[in-house]
Amino acid sequence: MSRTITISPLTRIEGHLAIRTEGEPRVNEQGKTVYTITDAKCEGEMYRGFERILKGRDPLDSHQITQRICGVCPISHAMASCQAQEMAYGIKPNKNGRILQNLIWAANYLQSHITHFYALSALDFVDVTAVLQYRGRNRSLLQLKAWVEDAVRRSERGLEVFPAAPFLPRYEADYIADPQINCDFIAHYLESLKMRQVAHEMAAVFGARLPHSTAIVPGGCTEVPTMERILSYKGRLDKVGRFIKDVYYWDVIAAAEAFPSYWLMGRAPEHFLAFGVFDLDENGRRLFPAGALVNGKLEAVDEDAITEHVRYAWFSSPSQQHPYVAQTQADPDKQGAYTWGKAPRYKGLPMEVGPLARILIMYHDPAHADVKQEVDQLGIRLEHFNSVLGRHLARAIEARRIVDQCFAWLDELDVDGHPAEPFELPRQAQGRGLVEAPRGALGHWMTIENSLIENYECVVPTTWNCSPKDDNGVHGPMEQALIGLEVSDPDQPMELARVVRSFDPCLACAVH
Ligand code: NFE
Repeated sequence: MSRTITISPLTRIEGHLAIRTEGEPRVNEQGKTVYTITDAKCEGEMYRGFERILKGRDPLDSHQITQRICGVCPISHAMASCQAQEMAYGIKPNKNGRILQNLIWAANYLQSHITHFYALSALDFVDVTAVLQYRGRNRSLLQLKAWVEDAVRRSERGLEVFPAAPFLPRYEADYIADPQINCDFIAHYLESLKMRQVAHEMAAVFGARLPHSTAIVPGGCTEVPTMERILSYKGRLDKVGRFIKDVYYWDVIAAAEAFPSYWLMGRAPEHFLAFGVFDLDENGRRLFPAGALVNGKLEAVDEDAITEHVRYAWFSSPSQQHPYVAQTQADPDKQGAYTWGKAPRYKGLPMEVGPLARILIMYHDPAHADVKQEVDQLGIRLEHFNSVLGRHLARAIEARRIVDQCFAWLDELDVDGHPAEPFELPRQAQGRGLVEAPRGALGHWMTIENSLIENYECVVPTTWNCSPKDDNGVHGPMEQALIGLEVSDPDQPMELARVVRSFDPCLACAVH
């Protein structure tokens, strides 16, 4: 008989997500009962309502308010809002403004990717109890060892184990077996916490404060790029860049080598979307370009083809609206609905967004032949990239590129030059900002009437990836990636957790 396999809440992600699936049993070749997932629901469990908070406010508040959607990707929300405002005000950042915005944003990306791999995902692969066998002198590892010893003792006595969260308790699963590889990973985990701090400091050099920057403004940045600030950023970029190139990238490869079956697990539909990010000049050329990859065919993004379906979401506002006109009317008692996330669709299709989408779009773009070359040199078959490991590797590939580009931007800055363009607030205007957050395509659409926000709609990366079924009953990308998966222990469904975390979901953003 089929059984419901649920993870609620799913930990080590941002926000509140429940995964509810149906598993069909079968006896495998080893005589063990395993479960094949036949249905899946991603349930965003929290209502927030930022779009309603924004109505009637000063448009200049929007990049401050929308940054509060999230503490992990606030700069992406600031930038989507600023680009929407820049369009509405008819301005563009000058060269310094563009580069300073990019430098703050890039630091926030690096922080996000490091956090995702180590703090959120690594414990799906690494056996943290291997630290019990550690015999070296690294003080942090010895401290962690004492912590885990205490947790194991408490667990053996049937006591509460939370003192060792987020390490224990955990699903007992097929972790990496080699104690040395595990201890190396754990040491890097601890180092990553420091690197996350340094990346935040980097962003704050020009961003004034983090996580919610006060320096990013429409038209640029309020901080002048003095030589002192440039050197301060560069010193930190050196450290974070070394960690990304010498540690993070190779740890992702090590995890991939230890879990080759995950090249074949977590495949989502073959539709990918990116809005592009990091302007390289005043003509709109971007480090990571925009594109839509539909059934393997790359096309330019058609903005008019974006709609949001709400049949299975707790909203009574009209369905299949374009974001310029979409409304957010909460209806917590709606029959048949199961999430606070809407279902964005492109040409009616569910689209995966994020690092995998960005890398695959560049792979198919002859103007980015170097990406194809790097992927091909890694010896990974293209069809395997749409997988748990492909998502992790895509993040590491792009992180290295961002580090190199940050050094180039620092050299391009006009030292002590003006960092922003002036503007006047119009009485009536519309604007939209289409950017990439670390987790994927992010759009903010704003309508201004009487110099106040008349309507504001955010369509956010995790809203795409974690979307519920649309009005036609078609599952969202993450739901589709779960369907067909084989779970070996329904009480400890590690396979589900690994697939979901590979998307790096942020439900705080998704439900906004
Ligand atoms: Ni809260 Fe975010 C990113 C955005 S994800 S982390 O990246 O936008 O939906």
